[in-house]
Amino acid sequence: MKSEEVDVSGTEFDVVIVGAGFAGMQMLYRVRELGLRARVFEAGGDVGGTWYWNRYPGARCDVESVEYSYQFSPELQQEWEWTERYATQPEILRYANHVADRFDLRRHIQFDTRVSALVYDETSDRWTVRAATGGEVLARFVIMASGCLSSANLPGFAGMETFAGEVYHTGRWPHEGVDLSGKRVGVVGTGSSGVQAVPVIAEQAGALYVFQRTAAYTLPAGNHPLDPGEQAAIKADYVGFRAQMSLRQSAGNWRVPPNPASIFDATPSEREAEFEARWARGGPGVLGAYADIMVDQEANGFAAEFVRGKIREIVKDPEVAALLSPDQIIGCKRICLDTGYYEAFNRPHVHLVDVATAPIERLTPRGIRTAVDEYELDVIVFATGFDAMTGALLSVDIRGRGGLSLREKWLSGPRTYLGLGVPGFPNLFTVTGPGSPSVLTNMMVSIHHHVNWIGDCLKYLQDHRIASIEASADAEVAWVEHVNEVADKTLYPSCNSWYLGANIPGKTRVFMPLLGFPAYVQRCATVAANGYEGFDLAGDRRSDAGGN
Ligand code: N01
Repeated sequence: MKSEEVDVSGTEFDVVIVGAGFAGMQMLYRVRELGLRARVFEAGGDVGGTWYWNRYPGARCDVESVEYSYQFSPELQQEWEWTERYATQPEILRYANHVADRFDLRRHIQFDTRVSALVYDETSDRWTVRAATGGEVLARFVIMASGCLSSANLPGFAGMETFAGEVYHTGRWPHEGVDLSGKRVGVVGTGSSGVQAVPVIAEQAGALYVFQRTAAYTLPAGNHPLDPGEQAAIKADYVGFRAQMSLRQSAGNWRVPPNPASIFDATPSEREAEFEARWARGGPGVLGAYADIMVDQEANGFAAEFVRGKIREIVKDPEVAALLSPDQIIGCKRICLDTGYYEAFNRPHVHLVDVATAPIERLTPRGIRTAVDEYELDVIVFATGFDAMTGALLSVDIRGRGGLSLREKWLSGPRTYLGLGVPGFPNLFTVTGPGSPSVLTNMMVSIHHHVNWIGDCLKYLQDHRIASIEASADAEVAWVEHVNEVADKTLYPSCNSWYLGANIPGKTRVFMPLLGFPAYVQRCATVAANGYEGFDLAGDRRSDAGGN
């Protein structure tokens, strides 16, 4: 490890990384390997990103733990033992802390420091990085590792301040925990966070009201303790396992591989058997039961109806079952995985409130008032999601060439080249940015890919005495077109998902991530092999270059 040799003091760095979640930590490790002087700024009090903030009851990953882990260190990969098929938030946070300790990362990270502004100076070819709390440093390169689902979306209901009880957002859960025992709890939102939280809160609360605007499709996670033999088998060829997974469109889901066949070539009984088998295995496999589910509405309808049938089987009250049954395209909004979500509604103290037909009008001192009723509550939990993909990036006032504001440039939706660079913003990289597969994949794999691509790029710049790299305007135009073309061939843009920014009032609807991990990896490799085509490279600053 080279960290002993690196000076971490000072106010000028080769690289500033924003965020110390899984992306920021791996990026730090990589740039340190290159001998670059780096500083990470992290708004939270410790490492972990998503897993530092999202401590709500029931929080766990919906990607299997053997996949949702780092692959940059073979030793780490071998020594860490996961205990469950899907790791809980505390276990993942322990893992993040272990990585920070094992690779001595913390001394390069400044915690409790939210970056508020990034300003590029053309004369010096430097970024000024400003903290919300005051203070600034200079950097040649800035790498945004600020997360895709990290900017919490708290709805602006009237009367928020008047509610006399406690209010929480799942993505900002108090570290000391919240005692919900015996209380009247309202959960607003039924996406992945709400679906995970509801069954666990139901165990504690005296009464639970779930305020549902759109019914979610959720599949059983099928969580269980990890069989040591199974984990050992994967570890015996972890490299091969990772390579196999990276050939999948979503870069994962090892236990439930996608079926390349068309649903229209299957008989009704074959179809049922395929769906049943995948439901029983747990995980998102129902969506991958046939190749046309996400591209053909009729095919999608078979999968959707299968899940609705399961809801009718599980939920005893037919009216509640009907209300819990979604009617949109399955998989269009991100599929949820649950442990006992539908079952929770069979409990007498769990109530489903339809806020699609009778919307929430306001919070009152006593609770939530909808168009038809008032619900008296002690605690309100907002599981209302995030300003996805662009929220964290645009929470920073980023000014590029000529004072160009990223917020203004992206008013009509994010525009990038490869989801890695933006014209007008030299030497600024975005890890898993809009226009890359990111949230449509196992994030750990996408992070690994981007960190290595950016690391290789920085090395190339060093080796070729290049001071500056900037995505070209033409490359951006062609890339945005490509991302839209790919999405338009599918059913993904057909609903009000956060992939489109449709969950945030006023946000322009643009399908932000790119479908298809393997083709994207190929494209990035070609770009690099061709001397970073589509990027403008400039300047000879070898004398300034930091490190060795
Ligand atoms: O957020 P969401 P999330 N009035 O946006 C409702 C990842 N994640 O935090 O659909 C009433 O999905 C909203 O209703 P509607 C994962 O990628 C992963 O649950 O807009 N309701 C919806 O029901 C996931 O997809 C894990 O009509 C309002 C809910 O709030 C992503 O994070 C766990 C409302 C928001 O659902 C986001 O999931 C958790 C309003 N004004 C999260 N505003 C795992 O790994 C919003 N809603 C398991």
